[in-house]
Amino acid sequence: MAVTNNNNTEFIRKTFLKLTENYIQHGATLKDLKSITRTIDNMKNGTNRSFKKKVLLMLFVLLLCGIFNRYFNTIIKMFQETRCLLPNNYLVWEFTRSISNCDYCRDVKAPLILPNLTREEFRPYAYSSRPMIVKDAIRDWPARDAYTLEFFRDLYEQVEGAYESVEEECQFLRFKSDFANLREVFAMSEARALHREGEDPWYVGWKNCHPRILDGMKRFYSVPHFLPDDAEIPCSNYIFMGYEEGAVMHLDYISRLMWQAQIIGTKTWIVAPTPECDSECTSFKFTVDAADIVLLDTRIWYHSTHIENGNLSLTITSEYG
Ligand SMILES: O=C(O)CCC(=O)C(=O)O
Ligand SMILES: [Fe+2]
Repeated sequence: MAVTNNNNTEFIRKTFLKLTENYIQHGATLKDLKSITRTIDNMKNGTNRSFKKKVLLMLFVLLLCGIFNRYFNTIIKMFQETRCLLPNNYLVWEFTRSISNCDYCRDVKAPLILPNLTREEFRPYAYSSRPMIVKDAIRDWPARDAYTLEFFRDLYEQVEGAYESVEEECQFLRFKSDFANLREVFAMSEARALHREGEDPWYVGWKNCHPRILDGMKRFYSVPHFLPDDAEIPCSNYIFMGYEEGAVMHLDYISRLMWQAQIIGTKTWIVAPTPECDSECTSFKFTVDAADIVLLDTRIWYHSTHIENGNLSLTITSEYG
């Protein structure tokens, strides 16, 4: 029995490693994989992990650090690489996530398309891992006119400590862009912001968690009206905006289901099952139009995004569960 378990673990380990290698061979770097993945809020304190698990994880991370830092001269230097000691390592997430039984993806070949619906009508679909699009769900949101790069720049400039909140408690995702932080995003030239010919494309995401930033945003959007009223919904949110290439294929290490409202433009998603379900399930592609909401379990559906035709996409994302 123990031998079988060991064999299974070894098989799974190799499968995840192979998948990660594939992404890397297709142009993704480890930095990319780490920089496109959303994390859970309490990851730094690891409040939901047992002590034993933490110790095992640390040992495992140290092992990985050993591998990735093999070019460093001394073991001491390895300990100085604190980023690697934090469990925000894509490979660690891959190794530690639980294995799915494929029920969630069997026979799923497209998102379920729902018309704009009431909470009551949505009840049978709530908490499902099935990818879903609710059409025209944010038709009336003022955010569709209000949210622009300038809106967020003005908001962040007005609120003391706002930039620091992104650096320290929230998250900044640069994807393939060359921006180190949100301040740099807001400082880009107008020509680049508008994606004028000859300018480098850009695509970024960031988490808003400063109470005054959230206050400044909330007049313009609301939690999707159809979500169950007993659902747990964090008050923080993410903005994803930019042009062309979005996120490369990844899973998110978050604790709930994801909803994303398409405020400006359209976005193409590719979703793929976890590798253990490759033989039973398929990947597929879909487009989310302006005013739609997409619902996806980004913990078990691999996902990547792309913005077609040189248009701008701006979305707001949060979780429910
Ligand atoms: O919107 C995107 O481009 C990526 C979003 C994503 O990866 C997520 O919400 O988990
Ligand atoms: Fe994601």
